[in-house]
Amino acid sequence: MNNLMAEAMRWFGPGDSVSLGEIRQTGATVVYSALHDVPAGEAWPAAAIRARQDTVAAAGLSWDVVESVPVSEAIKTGTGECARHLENYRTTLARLGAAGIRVVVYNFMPVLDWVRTDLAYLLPDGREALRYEPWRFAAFDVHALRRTGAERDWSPQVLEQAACGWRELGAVGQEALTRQTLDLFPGVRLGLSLDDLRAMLARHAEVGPEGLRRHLAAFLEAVLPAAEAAGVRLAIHPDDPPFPILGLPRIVSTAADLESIVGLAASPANGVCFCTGSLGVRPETDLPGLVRQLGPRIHAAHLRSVTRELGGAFHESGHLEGDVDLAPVVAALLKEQARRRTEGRPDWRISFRPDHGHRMLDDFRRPAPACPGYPLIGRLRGLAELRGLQRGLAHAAAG
Ligand code: DNO
Repeated sequence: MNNLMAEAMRWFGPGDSVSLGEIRQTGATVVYSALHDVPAGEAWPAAAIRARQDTVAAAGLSWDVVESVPVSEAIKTGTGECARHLENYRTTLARLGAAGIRVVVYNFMPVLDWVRTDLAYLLPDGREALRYEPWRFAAFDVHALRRTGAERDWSPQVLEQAACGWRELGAVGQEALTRQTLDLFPGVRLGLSLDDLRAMLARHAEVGPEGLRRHLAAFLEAVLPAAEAAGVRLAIHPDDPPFPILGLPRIVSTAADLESIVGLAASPANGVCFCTGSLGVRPETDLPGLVRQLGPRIHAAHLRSVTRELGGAFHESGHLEGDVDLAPVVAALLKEQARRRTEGRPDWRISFRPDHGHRMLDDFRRPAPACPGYPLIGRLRGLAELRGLQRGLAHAAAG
C-alpha cells in the first residue's frame, strides 16, 4: 500500500456533464458526491444512498466523501423546523455510516454558499477563471439590492467605484449584472429574485456572528453523537470568500475560527475540510502551519490557489500558480498522514480533490459544467499537477 493521499474528483450526480467514466480516466479513484435533489433539512433515503454508491462503484470508483449534506437555514438561524431538521440530519448520518461512508462535508455559511462576480474572467493565455471584484459586488449590494446599511460595509473607495461602474453599465448592463449576481450564488438556486434574497437575508437580521456561533455549537452538540455512532467524521468547509458579505456573519474564515470550532468538541468526528483556495484569500493565514495545528481533524482537502489582486479582488489561478503555495501544504498533509499511520489509525489516508479548475481547451467545446468552476479539462490539469507534486514530495521525503 502506498503512502499517498487518495486522488478524488467531485461528481454532481447523473445530471453532471462530466461522466464517471471520464473521471475514471483522470486517474482519480475517489469521488466526492451528494444527493443534490434532496432539499436541505430532509433525510436522505437509504435506497438513494445505495443507488448512488452502486453507480459510482460500477464505474470503478469509490464514493468516500459526501460533499455536502447541507445544513438548513432553519438550523443556521435556530428557528422554525430546526428540531425536525436536526433529527433528519442525524438520520442521514446514520444511513451514510451504515452504507460505509466515513466523511461528510458541510458548511455554515448563512444563506449563500460561495460567491464570485465573474465566471469567465479571461486569462492572458485564453483560459477562463472565476473572479471576485469588490466593486461589482458592492454595486449589486448598494444599487440593485439596496440593502439597508450596505454603504457602511464598503470603503468609500469601493463605493465610489461601484457608483461609477453602475452608472456606466446603463440599464441593460445593470440588469445583466443583477441577474448574473443572483444566478451566481452557486450554492443556492438559479432564478432567485431580489425579493427572495431580501427575505432570506431578513431571517438572519437577528442572528449576528455570536448567534451563528451558538447555532453552530448547538448543531454540533445535536449531531456529533449520531456521527460518532455511525462512524462518520464531519468536515466543516471554510467560508468562501473568507469575509462577511451582504451583512451576513461569516464564522469559518480564519485559522482562529477553525481552531475554536475544533475546540468545541474533542471528538474526531468534529473535523475540517481543508480548503486552501477559500482560506488562501487571506494573506495572513499560514496554511501549512494550520495543517499542523488541525492535524488529526483534517478529514478532506480541497486544493487550489488564488491570485490576490489590488483592492481585495482575487481570481482563481492554476493549481500550482498564484499566491497560494501548495507544495508546503501537500508536504504537511503527507506528514500528517504518516503520523496517523504510526499511531495505527485505520483511517489515516486523507483524500484530496483539485478544487475548481479553469475552463480551457476542450472545455469550451463541451456542455457547460454542472457548476461554475467544475469543467473536466481544467480540473484534470489540476489533478495531474497535484499528482506530480505529491509524488515528488513523497519520493523526496522517503529519501
Ligand atoms: C465550491 C465548494 C463549496 C462546498 C460547500 C461545502 O466549489 O467548495 O460549494 O462544496 O461549501 O459545503
